[in-house]
Amino acid sequence: MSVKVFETKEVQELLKAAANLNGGNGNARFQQVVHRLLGDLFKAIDDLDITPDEVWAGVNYLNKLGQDGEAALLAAGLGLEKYLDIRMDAQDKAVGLDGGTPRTIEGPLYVAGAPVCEGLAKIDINADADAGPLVIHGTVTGPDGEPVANAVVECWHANSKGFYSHFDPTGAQTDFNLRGAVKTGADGKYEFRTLMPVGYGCPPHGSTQHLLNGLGRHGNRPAHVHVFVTSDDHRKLTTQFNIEGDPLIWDDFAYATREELIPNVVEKTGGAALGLKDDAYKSIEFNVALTSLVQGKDNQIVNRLRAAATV
Ligand code: MBD
Ligand code: FE
Repeated sequence: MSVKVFETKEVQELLKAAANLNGGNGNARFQQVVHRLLGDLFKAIDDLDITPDEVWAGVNYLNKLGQDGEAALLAAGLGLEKYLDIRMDAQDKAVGLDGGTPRTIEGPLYVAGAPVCEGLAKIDINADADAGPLVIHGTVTGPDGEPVANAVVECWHANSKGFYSHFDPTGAQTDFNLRGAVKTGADGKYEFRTLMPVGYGCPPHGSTQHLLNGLGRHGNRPAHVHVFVTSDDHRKLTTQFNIEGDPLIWDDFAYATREELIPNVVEKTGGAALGLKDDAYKSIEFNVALTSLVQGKDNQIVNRLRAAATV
């Protein structure tokens, strides 16, 4: 039977007590956010007549999600990470900051600590019989269109099985395989010599895929390469590009695809001279335009828990 108790004094007092809203101690911002989120949950339970069984299934799900270490993966899959991008895009627009390479989500699989190379890095450390050679290159420019020297371009991507080093359940990859960092010279150029990635799929028996199954959704991403670009005099860019032609480009479970982030894949020969494993290789030019600091500050640095390793 549907009853409405949310607006009662008893429930409103309960919410305030639970968030310690007028308690004096604690962090006021945290209290404000908890009060609001808990209130939204209580209201949803009332409005949708969510049953005790459903609530306990949800509580149990959170336990399992944590055990699987998949909370950040679920955040990507539910569009929460994309939503934060939509808000940052709108904030940029509101202060008249346009231009620059579009941002897109970081995702949960970055590993800090890749060794920084000058201009060029070969990042395919482990052999991968099913992956062909790929050269990723481009120029980093500033808002004036001039090349940016001493920018650090980091990239990370999956292997031919869709697995990332450090998170690979097969153990096939060593630390920093398919992850690199290159510092630009005066010409603003960077280059990575690597192998063609394949799209990622959520662990099939994990909590994220379990939830997606309930929604009738898949948990796959098109093949993509993640990019961070940092420079002292510009805002940090967090983005990715997709591998042109992947059938999932407009069906990404994490909603990261953007029109401007699908560079052409060019077929080339002469890979042997570059030290690639085949003479025929693929080349992608991905140029990066950075944006200015806002009142001398990088207002888009995002702090989140990230894995780290050393070499
Ligand atoms: C990925 O490789 C990824 O980029 C995101 C956003 C989520 C899961 C795996
Ligand atoms: Fe990824």
